[in-house]
Amino acid sequence: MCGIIGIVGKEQVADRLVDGLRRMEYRGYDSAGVCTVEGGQLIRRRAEGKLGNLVIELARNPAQGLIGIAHTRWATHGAPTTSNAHPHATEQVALVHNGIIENFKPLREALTARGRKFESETDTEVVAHLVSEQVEAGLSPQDAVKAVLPQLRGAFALAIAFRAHDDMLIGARLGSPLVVGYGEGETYLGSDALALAPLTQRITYLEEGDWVVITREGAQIFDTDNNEVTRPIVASGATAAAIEKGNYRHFMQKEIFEQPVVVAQTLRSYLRRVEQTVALPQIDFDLASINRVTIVACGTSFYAAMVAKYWFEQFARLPVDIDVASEFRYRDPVLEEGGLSLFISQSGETADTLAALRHCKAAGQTIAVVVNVPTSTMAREADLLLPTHAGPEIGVASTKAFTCQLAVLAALAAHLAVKRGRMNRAEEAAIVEHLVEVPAALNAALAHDEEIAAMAHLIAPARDVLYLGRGADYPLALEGALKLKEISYIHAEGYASGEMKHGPIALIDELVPVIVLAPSGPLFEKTVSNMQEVRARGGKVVLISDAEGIAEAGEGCLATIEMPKVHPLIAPLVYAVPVQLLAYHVAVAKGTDVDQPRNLAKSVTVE
Ligand code: HGA
Repeated sequence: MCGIIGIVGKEQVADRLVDGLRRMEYRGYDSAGVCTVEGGQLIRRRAEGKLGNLVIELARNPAQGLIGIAHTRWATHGAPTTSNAHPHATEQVALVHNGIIENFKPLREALTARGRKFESETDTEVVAHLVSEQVEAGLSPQDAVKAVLPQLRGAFALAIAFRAHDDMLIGARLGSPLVVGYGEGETYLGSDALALAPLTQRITYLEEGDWVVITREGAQIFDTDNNEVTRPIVASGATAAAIEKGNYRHFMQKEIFEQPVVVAQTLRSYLRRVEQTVALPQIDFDLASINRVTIVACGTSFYAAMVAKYWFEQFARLPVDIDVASEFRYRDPVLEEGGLSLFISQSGETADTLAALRHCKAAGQTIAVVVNVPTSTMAREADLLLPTHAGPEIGVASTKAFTCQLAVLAALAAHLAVKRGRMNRAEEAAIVEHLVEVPAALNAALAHDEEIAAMAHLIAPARDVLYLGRGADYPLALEGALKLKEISYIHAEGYASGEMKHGPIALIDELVPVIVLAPSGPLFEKTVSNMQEVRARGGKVVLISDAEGIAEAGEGCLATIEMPKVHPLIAPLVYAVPVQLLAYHVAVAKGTDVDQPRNLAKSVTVE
């Protein structure tokens, strides 16, 4: 959320700043802005809405300069208007911010009382005024920033430009990510390595509380106590190639179709095919000694956690608690000694999940993370890093990251089971075989794309949709409902199918389509009974099942979607595909912005 970039360059920067924003647009698209420094002037250009509007504004009013900062916004404080767009500026200072300044109100009141005039409703603008006050009082930019940072509560990644200094920028981070990039006679700041990928592969990840002065010669980094520190320079590995949609209409569609390949890629690093065993990265603690697992995540990653709970309990007989990250810390959870805390996040930067991770670390838990960005903050703070290999996920609605998370979690469940003596060699080999089948099963599920596209018009006019599932397919019902809400704006709810009769069945009528996820198997008959309860009340059912399930219960349904017959372990991965495709095609039928749905953004770096 909110992407920031800064360049101290030897050539013009405006176009390169915009290119950096383009690579971060998935983080927010409420507004965008740049500010360059030239001839003792701050040259600021901002535009409401998508980045294209800023490009038009810059074509009309170019911003010259060899140094500048830029921002793409996901609004937290203040409407998505031009006046709330970053950079926020005074006569002396301009800055961009990712995060929330939680104490902005008292700061703003105090600044107003001192005669400062505000032009936006944002929390961010107070920082511009605070730094400006110090500069106007005669402090150097470094001393000004040093004086202001301790006054800020909340989370921030900042890039600050100074009217009178066309050779340096200052960056700072607390809670939100910020990297420094090193070029040839140029230095950069960015929210992530991907933003800087065309400029440099040489990156320093700033640590919590760090602030940095960048010049053409390099970077000087200071910690929270203002001691100069050295942080390692690493190769970012982020690809400089433009992130393209290829032949697909949307990133989401491309990412749905990438799943067989990226899940195979992910599984390859967790399975030993020849030995038929599950292999985890080397760790220096004994997984057999783990007595309890706490899994914390948000959104789609939380539904992956729900599936994992079924697997960890079933295979490893390990007690598992799962929690939504934004709630976790506030209920003061009981964390027993010897526990493993597992965090799941596509970006590895999700603010709520990161705060929960730090809470557990402080409580002495062993920390494991399943993340798609191996250089992310969570990856760096974990004892056990379990990367997914989904590649960059650009569509705001998560798809391939989810199935890759499930692949890793299934392997982890089997590994824990083996370590705890709950799974013998033959059972482990059988699990490996089932997992190896996943990519082919995903391909078979994707083969129903056209059929799902054709039936999407049955769902598109609905105002409400229900999704039902049982066992490990219940989280998939929740995920299906979330996908539909996110990109088609249709109200949808997921329910454990047995829960219907305890309330939501009151909603059923002929206008509420009910999507039932029911692979044939041990839970099939019970789910079908719940489906009949819906049908008996005039409900219109879309049954997603395999050939056997459809033969048994498909008659009289509004539509059926046939999945390959798979082992129950891998059903959640396979059944993710039809719910993703259904949401996608309904959104396309409704003409919504699939890749950049309203009010949302990716990489949620605010709490
Ligand atoms: N609070 C600032 C920045 C928002 C942000 O970082 N979102 O992820 C604003 O509302 O502009």
